[in-house]
Amino acid sequence: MNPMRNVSVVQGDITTFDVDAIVNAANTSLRGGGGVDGAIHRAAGPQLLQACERIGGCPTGEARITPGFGLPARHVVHTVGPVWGGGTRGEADLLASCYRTSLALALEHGLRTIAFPAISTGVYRFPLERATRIAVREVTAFLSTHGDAIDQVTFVAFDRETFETYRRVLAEEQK
Ligand code: AR6
Repeated sequence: MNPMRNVSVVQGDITTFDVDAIVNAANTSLRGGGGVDGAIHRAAGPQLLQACERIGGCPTGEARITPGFGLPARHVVHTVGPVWGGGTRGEADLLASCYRTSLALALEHGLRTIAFPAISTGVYRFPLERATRIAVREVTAFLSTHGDAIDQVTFVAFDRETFETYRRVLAEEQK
């Protein structure tokens, strides 16, 4: 099966997506923050923070799952991307691991539609083009082995530059 068939990019606000799971670009405390994390907590309501506090935290490169509470999405997969430190601290592997572990968690919970923000490319300053290539590579690799269990992976770009970068990298991948 062609794994690209199930992958798309749209520009928008991930908190509005009606999917089985949206992914949150969280921090290791799982106590909320700014950026997409703040937006998800605001839209989900205070129960999300309580659920995250019960989990207690998450190491960089791993993922944890909670219900979506007030969100249209049924679940939130919280993953912790690496802070960019120049590229010599395993950042690329850790970011790849975020995508892999998030998808593995979705699979384990029988979730078929999942939306990702551009993890680590905001406050954590991971270079956008490199991060996009990692995201696209990991998602397509996962779908090439588990494509029958996942119907749709959507990359949600908040801004135009992110949207155009994903569109270009996805188009290159489809060649
Ligand atoms: N929908 C989709 N994407 C969004 C939204 C939204 N509503 N809001 C922002 N983005 P960032 P990081 C984009 O900084 O770099 C938090 O404080 C944003 O434009 O949210 O992984 C956490 O608690 C960018 O393209 O996440 C951590 O401490 C992308 O989401 C830290 O930030 C990621 O930007 C994580 O930093």
